Amino acid sequence: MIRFSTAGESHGEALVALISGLPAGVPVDLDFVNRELWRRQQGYGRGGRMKIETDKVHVLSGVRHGKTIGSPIAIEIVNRDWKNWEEKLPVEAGDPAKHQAVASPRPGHADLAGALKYDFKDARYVLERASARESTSRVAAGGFAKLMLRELGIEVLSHVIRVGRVEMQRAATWEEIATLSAKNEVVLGCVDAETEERMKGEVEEASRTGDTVNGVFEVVAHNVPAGLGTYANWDERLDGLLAWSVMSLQAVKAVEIGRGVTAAESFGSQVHDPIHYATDGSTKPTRFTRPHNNAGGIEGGVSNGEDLIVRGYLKPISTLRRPLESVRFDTREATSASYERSDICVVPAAGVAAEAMVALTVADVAQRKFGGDSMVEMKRNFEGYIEQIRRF
Ligand code: EPS
Repeated sequence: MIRFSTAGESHGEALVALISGLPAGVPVDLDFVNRELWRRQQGYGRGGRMKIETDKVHVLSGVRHGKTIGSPIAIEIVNRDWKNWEEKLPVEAGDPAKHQAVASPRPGHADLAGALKYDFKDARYVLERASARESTSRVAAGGFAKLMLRELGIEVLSHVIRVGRVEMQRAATWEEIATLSAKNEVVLGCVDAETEERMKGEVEEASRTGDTVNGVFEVVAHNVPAGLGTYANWDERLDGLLAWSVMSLQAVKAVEIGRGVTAAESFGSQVHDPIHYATDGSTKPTRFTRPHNNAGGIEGGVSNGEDLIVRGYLKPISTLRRPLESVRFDTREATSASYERSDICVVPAAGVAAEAMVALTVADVAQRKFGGDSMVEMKRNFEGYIEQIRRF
């Protein structure tokens, strides 16, 4: 079982993650993990914080001589902004006069619910942990999961299919998504230049009016073999596991597998992917083919050999420069919601964070199926199974 947990405050000293269950012998390419962190920081409409941070992973344990050793991997990502917060957010009592209160909760953020729950008299501590900065730790952890999956030939990437009112009108190919992800400049993460330009217009409008705007990202897991997850038990269904993991990301309010949403308004004949059989001597593990992939690569909670397609629907960021109505925590007077600084649009970055969650989930179900304490053992089991379904 691959498990991970994260800790860290947005303006604390560092963000950390602990990952366990990865087999020994996974080659660890830290430049790759750092590039994932860089990708999460990009996008048109990110705020001032991203100019302060250059997120880099620091490995404390579980990796030696460039490979995992099967022990828990502990990692840290330093917050460069900490130097501006050391006195405002000290570990020890410090000077209460320097405390920077978040005096009025932001509608849509965890501020009010968190303050009520933990009995905080302002929302500072809520913001510190509820912030999407936490997704940095997930992206680093997901980078390790991707390194394991790479050994099995599985890749996970994302792209943006909607920002505000602008939607991509066609499907993207895997090659387009891979080319986009290799670029050293990220605008809004859309494979179609003309659509991306119109998406930029949505962000510019939000920027002009002191508002925020988000949209929909699509994560694609490529080369996933048939047979991951199971219908046998409700809590092992792959669609359920993916929905949970992506839904747990900040600002994600709905998750769709394949064409899940429009399937609900269509006839069965328009939705289900017919089954064909390739007679052309294809070398793929299974020669059962589909003319399209509306199921998003999952039927009955089990991967069917097509690409996994998971979409995340993001609410707009709840910190608005033109704040919404709120109430002061101390006096209960009507006022505007607190504003320090914020992003205007984060869809491409959220897509990268969702890639990490999908990679961790797929790595976990792969580890459950193929087992193995070392990569050699896991690969042997994996290849044996691939041969089995090839001969099916
Ligand atoms: C984020 C860092 C944060 C916010 C954002 C995500 O930095 P700061 O609060 O210092 O500006 O930009 O967090 C939120 C959207 C939020 O509501 O808290 C990051 O690293 O992604």
